[in-house]
Amino acid sequence: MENKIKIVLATGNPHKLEEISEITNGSGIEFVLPSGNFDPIENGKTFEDNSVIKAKEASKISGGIALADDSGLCVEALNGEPGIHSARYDTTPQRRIDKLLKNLADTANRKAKFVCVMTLTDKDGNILHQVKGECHGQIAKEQFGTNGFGYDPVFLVDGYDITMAQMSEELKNKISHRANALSKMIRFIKENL
Ligand code: ITT
Repeated sequence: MENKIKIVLATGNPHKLEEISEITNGSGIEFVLPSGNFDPIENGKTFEDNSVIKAKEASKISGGIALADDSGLCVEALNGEPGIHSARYDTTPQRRIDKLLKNLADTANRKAKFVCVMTLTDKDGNILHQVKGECHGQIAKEQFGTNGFGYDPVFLVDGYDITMAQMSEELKNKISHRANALSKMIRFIKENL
């Protein structure tokens, strides 16, 4: 029987574990959440910085290989905001969406992208690899759909007429920023671990 590679997913967001496990299903890699209290201080200035902070912290508390996903929504007309502040833009997911739509109001330029930076660290917290994935689209004028999480209901993916929250899990997990970053990371893991 094939030995599974076990990796600690450096997150407190269960949606990320769900999507990452789904995308890597059958790859021989098993992701588990950090045991104990995982609450790193994300005080970096970039997705890259925060991704490293989270991976190192998960390696430190688990003593194993860790993968972090730092992600967010960057809106062109808002100078890249909410960006690294996406999870803390307001107090609840619905309030974050409402704030985004209010801040954009009738702005014609609704271009946006989801970004995901993944960092892999070894058991001692040394960086093994870092990758970035993006997914480009537009911010809708109002929200549609209930699948996914976060800003999915207002993110219209380029090439599709629907928001990410109207997509099946299967489709989102083929075209998302997370899927894009993960396919590069899986290649590295398979060749190097
Ligand atoms: P961890 O730091 O514990 O991993 P988090 O949710 O706080 O969980 P981030 O700091 O990386 O993670 O912030 C990511 C935020 O960006 C997330 O909470 C959503 O608001 C948004 N986001 C990221 N990926 C998304 C996706 O696939 N769909 C919708 N929103 C997403």
